Amino acid sequence: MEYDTFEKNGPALLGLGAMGTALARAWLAAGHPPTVWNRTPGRAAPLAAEGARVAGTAAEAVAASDLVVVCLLDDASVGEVLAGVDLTGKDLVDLTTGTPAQARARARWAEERGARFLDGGIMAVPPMIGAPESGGYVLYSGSRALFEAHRDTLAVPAGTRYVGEDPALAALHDTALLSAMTGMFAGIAHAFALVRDEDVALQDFASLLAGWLTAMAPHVYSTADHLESGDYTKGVTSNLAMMVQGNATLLRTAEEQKVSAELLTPFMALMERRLADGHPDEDTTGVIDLLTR
Ligand code: FVH
Repeated sequence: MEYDTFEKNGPALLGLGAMGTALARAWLAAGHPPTVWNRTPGRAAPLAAEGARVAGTAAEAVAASDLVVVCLLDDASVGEVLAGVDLTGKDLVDLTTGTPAQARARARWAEERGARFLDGGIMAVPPMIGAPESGGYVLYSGSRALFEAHRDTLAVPAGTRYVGEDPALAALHDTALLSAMTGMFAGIAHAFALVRDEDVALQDFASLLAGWLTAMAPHVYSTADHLESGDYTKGVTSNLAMMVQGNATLLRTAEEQKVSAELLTPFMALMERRLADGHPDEDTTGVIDLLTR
């Protein structure tokens, strides 16, 4: 089968939630109108007015293009929507957020139905779609041949990062990045809880906090270096012994400010355990060993 590098008529797109609608508009703006389908048909009406073709069923949408993109709530809804739909010869791109194991299983499922499969993890929120300056991108893993065949079409909504043939890799990267973000949000919540009832200009504080988090971000490179070299003391400037001591001050401040420390204490407990295991000269890389071994 010949695969175009750019679908002249746009892909088939199943799912018109906030993200699916943003994807559809990006392809419309690029002059490649998608054929769209959504469980609740009313969500397709504005897109039809903008030039999208609307399919009456999921099967009808899938039949309209070699490239089929699904962006649904979860993996279960992908299974429901595509149940009984003929995927023979199709290129299925799943932009639905899921786990690595779900991506592997969905890849097998698609291949059993005669389709090539690419999983995607969207590192963007809907307003960042179709806005290259926003820095949003989509992580892809699975069939490299599929990715290469459609890379121009896939690059329309957001930047593309292909991370490997194993279909699980996009979801693994996606969920790892989101997990790190969750920890950062926890720290931000605690910081604002400390200051919000004081004589502190919150916008000024936000500016300090953004600068501080940005300054600390390169810590990720020394963590990677420690894990690769196996030497967790390499280049350490703020050691665990000092940090654990400092944690007592953070906890006491929380108490003084009448703020619960429940977001901080699980991580602090792991730092204490690593110190007690005899690693005063490391930084926090050793906590990773406690989580995984
Ligand atoms: N929106 C965001 O900020 C994030 C950014 C990162 C990536 N996520 C993931 O993208 C997937 C879709 O998210 P969404 O924002 O479009 O989600 P909703 O607006 O809630 O739309 C959900 C669509 O899924 C359809 N749907 C749900 N269940 C079923 C089902 N059982 N059968 C058929 N369709 C189903 C729903 O249809 P309807 O309710 O309009 O009929 C919407 O089209 C998601 O994985 C995010 O994690 C977005």
